[in-house]
Amino acid sequence: MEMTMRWFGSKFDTVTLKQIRQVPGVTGVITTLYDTTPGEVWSREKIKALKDEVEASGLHISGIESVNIHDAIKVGTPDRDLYIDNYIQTLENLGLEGIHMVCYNFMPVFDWTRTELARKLADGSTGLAYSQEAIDRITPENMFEEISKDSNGAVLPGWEPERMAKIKELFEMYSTIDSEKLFANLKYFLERIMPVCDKYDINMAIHPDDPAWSVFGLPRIIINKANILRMMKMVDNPHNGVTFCSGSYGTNLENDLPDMIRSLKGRIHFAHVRNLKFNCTEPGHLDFEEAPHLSRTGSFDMYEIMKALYEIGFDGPIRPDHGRMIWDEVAMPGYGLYDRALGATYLNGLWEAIEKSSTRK
Ligand SMILES: [Mn+2]
Repeated sequence: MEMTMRWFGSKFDTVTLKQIRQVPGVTGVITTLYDTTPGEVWSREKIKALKDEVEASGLHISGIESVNIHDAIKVGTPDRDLYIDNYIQTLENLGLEGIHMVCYNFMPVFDWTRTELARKLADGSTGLAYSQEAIDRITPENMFEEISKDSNGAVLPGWEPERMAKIKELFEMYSTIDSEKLFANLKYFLERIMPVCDKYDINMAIHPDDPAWSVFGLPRIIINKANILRMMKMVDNPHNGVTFCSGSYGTNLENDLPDMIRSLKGRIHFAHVRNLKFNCTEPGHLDFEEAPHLSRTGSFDMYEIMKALYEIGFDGPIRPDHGRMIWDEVAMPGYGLYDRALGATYLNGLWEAIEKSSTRK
């Protein structure tokens, strides 16, 4: 594996490449052209400029998170081919610049969903949290307002204001889309992009839906082992792979994370590893917060997650995921420097111990 951190670009991120370069064992960044909109072609010049900037800091681009999918593709409207053509062009430009991993998601309307961006935790730090009772009380429009209020002035990935301004229109677009149609539209998209992925050896890594169930009546399909194996099989090409995100699949306690990892051998191209702490697991009252990465501060066994990745021979980029705000840092929620740096160091420590104490099966 290669330890990386997510970086949103010098115009958007409070964390600098210089700081990332100084986190022990981090050699790459996962980045994006944050000022592009879904459906737009990423020019080779812009990609090259981003790459040069990252490389000048002594790091390199380990992959893109994300190249977002236009709603026309997810909904399957008649103009989807135009947007898929643009996506193919973007992939070709990335391939020509030597970038071989692209994370994306196929969630209708909303990207990740949390009800609080700055819940005060027992140690005085703050973190993102989810409460089912809070979700049940609010409408999608209110949720956007709540989310933007606590964002420390940052534009949150997947929650861009231009997009959220059209929220009613978006719900309308998805009104006839159920899980089966979403699967069919995903298949259509993947079949069209696989040739360019084969040509440039680009690993597509779908990010799970977060949380891993339907919200506000919208279908969500990348949520569990059965669905993800169905997706791998429906377009059976190694370039059709996944981002294994423990914090997203882990929202559903029925997901056995190490078992899912083992079942996806050869198809995990990117890993997000973080911990959650469940305060209540009763359906209807579900409540969790994004905990520090360390196993004993949350609900997951991080050693077992890393061991499963080690055992399947995972060799892609991995990154600590959302961190808490600690030591008075002010940054994009989930994406400060300090707690993610602690996470990277902890995950590197686990990996070293696993490597030294085991023989790969
Ligand atoms: Mn993730």
